[in-house]
Amino acid sequence: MRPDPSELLELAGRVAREAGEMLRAGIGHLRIDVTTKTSGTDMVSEMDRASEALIVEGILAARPDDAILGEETGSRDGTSGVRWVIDPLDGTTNYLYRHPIWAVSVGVEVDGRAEVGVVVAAGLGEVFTATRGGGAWLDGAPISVSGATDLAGALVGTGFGYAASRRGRQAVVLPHLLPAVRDIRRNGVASLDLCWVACGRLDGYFEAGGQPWDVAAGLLIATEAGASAAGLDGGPVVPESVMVAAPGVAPALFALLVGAGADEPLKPPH
Ligand code: LIP
Repeated sequence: MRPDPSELLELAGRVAREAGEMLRAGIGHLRIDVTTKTSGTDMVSEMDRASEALIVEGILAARPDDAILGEETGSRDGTSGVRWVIDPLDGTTNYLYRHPIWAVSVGVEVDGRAEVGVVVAAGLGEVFTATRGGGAWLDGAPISVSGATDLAGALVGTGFGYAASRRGRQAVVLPHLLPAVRDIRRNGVASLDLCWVACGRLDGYFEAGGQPWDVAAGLLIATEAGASAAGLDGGPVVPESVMVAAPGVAPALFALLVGAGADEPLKPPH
């Protein structure tokens, strides 16, 4: 039997808010258990792990047959056809530097398709949600993308990877982009960048090299709010290749990014 999206939304919201509250209460405490993962700048702390443990425990208590993909604990199989895609602390670097911009991101897929997205920005006191076909919401109020139509006036978000070599290749786009838009923003939190496109705080966002947990919830929230989405090669959007924008600027922005080789960092180095 297909699960009821409103029940999945309720559960996703509950576990994400609990984890967000735990993280908010813990920010600023001296972090003793900070290690690194894929590179010297890719930090993970006991708070990332504690947040994921809390979320996974809450999900499995209610839905023991579901599958889970979590940034810190990896993949767990299920039999229900439902999969939870979790970033327990998106913006770890911001969090450890005590910036207020970080989030808990929970996406829910049914039979491989995104059906529910929840992004809790507990440091900012905001909750973004969406269900497929049900629109996108901020703290219970409907949201939609900006009405921007002029690329020269567009505010565009982006992000960079943890590997120095990749950052160098990602920077190649900037000389093409910066003269062509209002400005760029590097917030450090993909899930929130996507939500800020959804509510018009950004007119577009792109990033090469993201992970499924960075974008699972935010992509649904952005597209349910009216955003156009594509891969950096102009093909379908996938976690590691994302560009989204308000429809009025999407064609121009997407053409610029494809023309500037924004997908280059995803290709094997020459
Ligand atoms: C972060 C992403 C961000 C990206 C960072 C990092 P994390 O996720 O949200 O978009 O630019 O390099 O990957 O590691 O804080 O969960």
